[in-house]
Amino acid sequence: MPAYNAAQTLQKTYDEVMAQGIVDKVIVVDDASFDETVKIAKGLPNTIVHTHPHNQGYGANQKTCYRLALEEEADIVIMVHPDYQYTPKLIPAMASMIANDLYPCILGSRILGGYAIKGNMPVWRYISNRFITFVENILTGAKLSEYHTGYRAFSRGLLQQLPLEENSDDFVFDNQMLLQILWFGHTIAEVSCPTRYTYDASSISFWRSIKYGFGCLGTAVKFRLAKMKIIKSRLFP
Ligand SMILES: Nc1nc2c(ncn2[C@@H]2O[C@H](COP(=O)(O)OP(=O)(O)O)[C@@H](O)[C@H]2O)c(=O)[nH]1
Ligand SMILES: [Mg+2]
Repeated sequence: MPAYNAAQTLQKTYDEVMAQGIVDKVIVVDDASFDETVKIAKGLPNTIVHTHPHNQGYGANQKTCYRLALEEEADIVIMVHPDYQYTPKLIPAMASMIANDLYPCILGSRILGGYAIKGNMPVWRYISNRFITFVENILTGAKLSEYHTGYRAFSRGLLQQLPLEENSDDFVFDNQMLLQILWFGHTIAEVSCPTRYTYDASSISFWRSIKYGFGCLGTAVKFRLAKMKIIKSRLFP
């Protein structure tokens, strides 16, 4: 769980994660929250709490998460935002798809099943999501319903293969990571995921979203140019 000011929802997310009965360990990385996230995290059983001394960004937070997960010898790693936006009830399904060697990466999609709309995703975000996804599918050749979910499962082998340290420390990290997975020729699977949009589950501002959107498009263009051997990119070695 990459956490940033998640005090209101961390416990609830954690409880539902553990209720699934198959999670051995939770890792919470706190990115210098100014609420009680760390205090709450430290009270959770079977949980490793790591704190960044200063705010380093969402991508940097995930880099720490995956590094710690590999150090803990995790076989299956599930990243979920601790803002209780995505239901932890899909964890057994996602984990089993990896355990059975079907796919190395599973996404919980808010678009499949129409949950983005049902869960009240703001319309401007829905339209941007659909547009960016459309362009990225064309540029990568993949057929994903979205590239922007905060609910993702990975196999250990996949995490070891990806050059994650080359990625941004900001939100676009999420997108770079998925495109790296495609770059290495893997299939990304998706399951439809009930989602809710409330004030405590969504805080990213309009301008940061715009920056993220252009970052996604830029990453996809880099991917295509690197595939065509027109440029060299450290993201896509
Ligand atoms: N590490 C870190 N995470 C952040 C920062 N700002 C937002 N986040 C996290 O990024 C995730 C996505 O943000 P959120 O506002 O929930 O976006 P949305 O769910 O897509 O509307 C959440 O888990 C936030 O806690 C930050 O500065 N650092
Ligand atoms: Mg959220």
